[in-house]
Amino acid sequence: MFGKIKEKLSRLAEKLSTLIETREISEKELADILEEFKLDLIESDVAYDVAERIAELLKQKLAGSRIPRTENVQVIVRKAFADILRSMLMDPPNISWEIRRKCEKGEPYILMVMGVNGVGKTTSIAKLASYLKEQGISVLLVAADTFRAGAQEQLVKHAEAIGVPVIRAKYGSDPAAVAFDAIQHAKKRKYCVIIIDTAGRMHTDQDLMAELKKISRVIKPDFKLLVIDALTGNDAVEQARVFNEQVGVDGFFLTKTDADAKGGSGISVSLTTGRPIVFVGTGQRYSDIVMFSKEWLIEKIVGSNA
Ligand SMILES: Nc1nc2c(ncn2[C@@H]2O[C@H](COP(=O)(O)OP(=O)(O)OP(=O)(O)O)[C@@H](O)[C@H]2O)c(=O)[nH]1
Ligand SMILES: [Mg+2]
Repeated sequence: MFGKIKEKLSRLAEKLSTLIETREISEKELADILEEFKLDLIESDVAYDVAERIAELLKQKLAGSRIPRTENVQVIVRKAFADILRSMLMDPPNISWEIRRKCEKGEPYILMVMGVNGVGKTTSIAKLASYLKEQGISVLLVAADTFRAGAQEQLVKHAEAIGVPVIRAKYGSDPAAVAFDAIQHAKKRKYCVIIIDTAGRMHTDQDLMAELKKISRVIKPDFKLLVIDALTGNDAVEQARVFNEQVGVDGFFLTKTDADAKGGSGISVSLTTGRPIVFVGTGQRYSDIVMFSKEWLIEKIVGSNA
C-alpha cells in the first residue's frame, strides 16, 4: 500500500531537484509542479480537498528560497511531506488499554463493528479477537448479522478457529435485542470485551441505517468501528461521512491494504471525518492486522528518518 503515493512523491522531488540545479524555482513553476502532484494524489484516491490542503502546505514549505541548493532535495521533500502528514493525521486511542480499564471496573467494553457489504467486517473481527486474546483479554463475539444467509455460521467458524466464545442468533430476529441480551450475558460472565458483528449495509439505505442507529442507541457502544475497504476508492469518503453523520464513528478498520497500491482512501476517510484509523488489515490470515499509528503510515510512504 501507498506505493503509488511514494512513487509520485519521489517524482516530485526529482523534478524540483532538476530545476534547482540551475536556478531558484519561481513561484509559478512550483505552483505548476504542485498542481500536477495534487492530481497524482487524487489519482491515488486522496479526496480532492485533502489533496488540495496537502499541496498548499507543501507550497508553503518548499517556496523558492526554502530549498538550499546544497541540500538533497529528496530528503527535503520527504521531510516536508512527513511533517504535513504528522500535523494532519491523528494517532488512535490504545484500545487494549481502554478495554482493560473498563474491565477492571467489572464492565465489558462494547465494540460495535459496522460497514458496507463485503468490506471485511467479519474477517476483521476475527483478527481483532485473536489479537486481543493473545494479550490475555477475554473476548465474547456476537453474531448480530441476522440478515444475510450464512453470516451466523461464518462468525461461528472463525470463533472456533481462534478459540473464542460466540453468541449466535436466529435469522430474522432483531439485532438490537440480540446484542442487548449478549451484553447482559457478558456482564454476568465478566468478559472484558464484547465485539458485535452487524450486517453489511449500504450507507444510502435509509431503513438499514435506521436499524443500525437503533442498535447503537440500545447498546451504547464504547467504540463504533467503521470498516472501510481500501479498494473502494473515492466512495470510501462518502461511506465514512454518512456513517459518521448518522450513527457516529469513533475510528476505522482499513481492510485489504495488501491489495491496494494507492492507499489514499484511508488517509482521506480519517482527514474528512476527523476520526483515527485504528487498525489496518494486511491480508487474509488472522495475524494480518496492524495497529495503526501516524509513524507507521509515514514510514510506509516516505521511509524512515523523515
Ligand atoms: N486481501 C485481503 N482480504 C481481506 C482482508 N480483510 C477481509 N478480506 C476478505 O474480504 C472478503 C469479505 O470479508 P468478510 O469478512 O466476509 O466481509 P463482511 O464485511 O463481513 O461481509 P458481509 O457480512 O457480507 O457484509 C473475504 O474474502 C475476506 O477474506 C484483508 O485485509 N486483505
Ligand atoms: Mg460479515
